[in-house]
Amino acid sequence: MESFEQSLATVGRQLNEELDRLLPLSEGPERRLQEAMRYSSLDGGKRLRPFLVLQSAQLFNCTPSGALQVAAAIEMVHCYSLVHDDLPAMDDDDLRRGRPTCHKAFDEATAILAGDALLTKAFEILANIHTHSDPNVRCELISELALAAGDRGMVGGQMFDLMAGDLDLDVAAVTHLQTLKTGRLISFSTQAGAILGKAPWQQRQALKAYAHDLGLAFQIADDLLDVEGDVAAVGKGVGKDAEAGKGTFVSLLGVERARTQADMLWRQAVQHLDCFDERADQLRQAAQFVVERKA
Ligand code: GRG
Repeated sequence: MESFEQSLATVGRQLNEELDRLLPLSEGPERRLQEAMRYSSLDGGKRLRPFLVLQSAQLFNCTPSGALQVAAAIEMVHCYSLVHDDLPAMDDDDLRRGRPTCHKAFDEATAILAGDALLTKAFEILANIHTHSDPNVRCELISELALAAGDRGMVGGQMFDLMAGDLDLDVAAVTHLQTLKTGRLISFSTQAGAILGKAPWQQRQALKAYAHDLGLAFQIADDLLDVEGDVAAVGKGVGKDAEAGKGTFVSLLGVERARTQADMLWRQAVQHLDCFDERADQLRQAAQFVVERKA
């Protein structure tokens, strides 16, 4: 079996080729927009969400080409969120994935449009017949992604986050915020494989429970990196949460308790996969990876 690191690198290569195919350049005035879309999505990031899609899809013997399209669609939504999050009106960041943010490399208006177009493109891909031959499956993917990314998911979480500086959040509130902001898209990434494979209810629930704990563990690790990480390794600004006076798992629990909590969560995430055989081993390893990562 490939090691987890090899597997993640393979997904990275496959996804890059897929994004390159799905985001061609044309010759009109829209070319600059397309360049900004490619700049923001090709060659970078850990590709954790695509990895989760492909690994959950192979549990149910899904067609790899369809799963790869779904993986690319989810990564496009993730990249759009990063481009918009980096804008001056939001986090105002200069660095993302070790490179200038989209609005620095292009300009603000182009970055807004590139984010919009990546989001729209994701739904175009899910609706495409090559994603799955069954239109009910395509509809469910579209509907679930809309729920995960919209006002009751990622965008709602971002709104909550923007207001968080003025609110005195406790651990339960921070958990809710992060479940919306990052958890829902991570959860959809594992559900997507189950939807593509028309998985039985019990296995869908197991993947949901896994993704819930994985998402929280991921976020605690992100908070720890914001406190302890190194800009060069992380590839984005650090110390931003403390600067903004935001309640995070680390500010509320302290470094040691946050680390213990993350450790408990990844182990719990692995237990939720007990109904799967060794084909879920890479997902099991991913749970540990999200906590031990350095970027
Ligand atoms: C602007 C609509 C909108 C939403 C923004 C996801 C998000 C919501 C903002 C990103 C800001 C941030 C640092 C969130 C913390 C967790 C997170 C999503 C980190 C980035 O994800 P990774 O670590 O990034 O998977 P890579 O670059 O590896 O893909």
